[in-house]
Amino acid sequence: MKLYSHFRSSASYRVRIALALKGIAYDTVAVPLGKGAQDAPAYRALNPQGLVPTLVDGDTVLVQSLAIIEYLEETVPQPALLPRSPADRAHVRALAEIVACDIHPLNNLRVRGPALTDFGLDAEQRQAWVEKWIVLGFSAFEAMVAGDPRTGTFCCGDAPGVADICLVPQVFNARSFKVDLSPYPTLMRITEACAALPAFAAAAPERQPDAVVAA
Ligand SMILES: N[C@@H](CCC(=O)N[C@@H](CS)C(=O)NCC(=O)O)C(=O)O
Repeated sequence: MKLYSHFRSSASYRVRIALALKGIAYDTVAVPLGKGAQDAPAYRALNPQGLVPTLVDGDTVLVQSLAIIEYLEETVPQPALLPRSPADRAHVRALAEIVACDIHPLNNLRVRGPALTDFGLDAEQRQAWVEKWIVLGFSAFEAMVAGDPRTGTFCCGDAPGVADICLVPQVFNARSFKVDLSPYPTLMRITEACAALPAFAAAAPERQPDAVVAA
């Protein structure tokens, strides 16, 4: 398998965690977003949206991180990343979608960079925009896991799954933007539990082949 990825991309990070949890070997193909590599015609032929990640499995080209993770879940069922009961699966998918549908797209590079600049927002206003969506999303996420009987070491039970896979990269993003995370103690506890697992550690941005050390 080949994963087209960028080390700081949180959507790529989700897929890296899923691959690592399932023990699936893959090669990384770096897509340097800062250099516009996502818009190169050859990459657009694979991923018409010009976004990372893209996973290539033989002749199969997969895009959209959650669709890729569901594909991995169906083709390599163990260890399971979704719980067994339909209600619990819906709960985990809802948590994942808070991040993947209601936080991340609003803060994506193409939104917070050129789009917000086009509307005349300065750096401080762009920071406020980024924080707003993280705070709204994480407040709901925290409310849905704090004290919920389904919450265990991880978002649902004592094995990591799709909600944790979305949470950890979004916490990484929030830290990059220096967002105050003290209002979300359950999310922080779960993030720490994830960080202790080798699969999450191996998927971390700084461990990727294309990671660059800021001077
Ligand atoms: N919903 C997509 C989001 C993918 C996405 O937004 N990727 C970002 C990096 S995290 C990207 O490629 N941005 C490039 C750009 O905005 O030009 C997914 O989950 O795969």
